[in-house]
Amino acid sequence: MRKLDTNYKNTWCPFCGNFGILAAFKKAIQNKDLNKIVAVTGIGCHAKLADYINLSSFYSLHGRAIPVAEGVKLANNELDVVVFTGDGDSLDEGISHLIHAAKRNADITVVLHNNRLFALTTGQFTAVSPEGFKGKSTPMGAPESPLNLLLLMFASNATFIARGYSGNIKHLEELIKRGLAHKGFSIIEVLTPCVSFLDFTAHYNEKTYVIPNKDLDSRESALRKIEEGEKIPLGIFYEVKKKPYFERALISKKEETVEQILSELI
Ligand SMILES: Cc1ncc(C[n+]2csc(CCOP(=O)(O)OP(=O)(O)O)c2C)c(N)n1
Ligand code: SF4
Repeated sequence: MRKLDTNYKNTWCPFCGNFGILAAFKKAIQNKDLNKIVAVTGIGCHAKLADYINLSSFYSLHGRAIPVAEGVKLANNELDVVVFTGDGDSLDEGISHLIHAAKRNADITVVLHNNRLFALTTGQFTAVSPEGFKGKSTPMGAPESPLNLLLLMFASNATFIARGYSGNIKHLEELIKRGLAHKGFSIIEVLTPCVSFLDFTAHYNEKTYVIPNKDLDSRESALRKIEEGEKIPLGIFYEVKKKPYFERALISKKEETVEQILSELI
């Protein structure tokens, strides 16, 4: 694990859920060929993960981590490309990228740090903030109800859909391993409390529970799990096999040069 450490000073707040995500990711990849893993981040508290792990990484623009990751994968499809993004990053600023990456089955793993607000900018509401949430941009309480991220991914034809919790590191480690092993697009929503602006730690500790890995290719079963309301299920909700985008995209044919590809197109 030590070889994955860096010398950066960690500036996450004590007890922030991001620590759990970093720990789970380090454990998930510790026995892999680290030269073949690239981490791409958005901008926000979640994105500092790139500073805290000794891997090839790319700090992208706010909301643009996913297209950058897709580009990395197309340029070298032997790499495992993992996106670390926030709910503000990929459900507000860059939501269309998330939908299209799922739809085209881009071969990337998206770890979405869902703390249900824009944290680095001190607590504005996002598409997944709870209704009534009082933050910097909604002092009277958010008047909108939250988006169901996993339902959106299901409707976008994502081929691997999972949810973890930063407070259950062992389970999250397994989810990340499975997401990395999946050929094609994998989305792992991680419930991660922002202890400074919207602390859901006690709620998640009480409500989350791990579901068994079964009926993973059943759309009916996936929908049931995704729409469950009372308790909060964690685990893999859906997984099916489908050819990943880079195998279908013209540019992935290694024998062709850019000039050859362009001459075929023109
Ligand atoms: C295009 C653009 N818009 C807004 C900002 C300002 N900004 C920086 S971080 C951030 C919040 C990030 O929130 P989220 O993606 O949810 O990540 P978190 O901080 O919660 O981990 C915002 C709005 C920016 N840097 N770039
Ligand atoms: S502001 Fe919230 S998300 Fe950011 S480091 Fe602090 S606890 Fe974590």
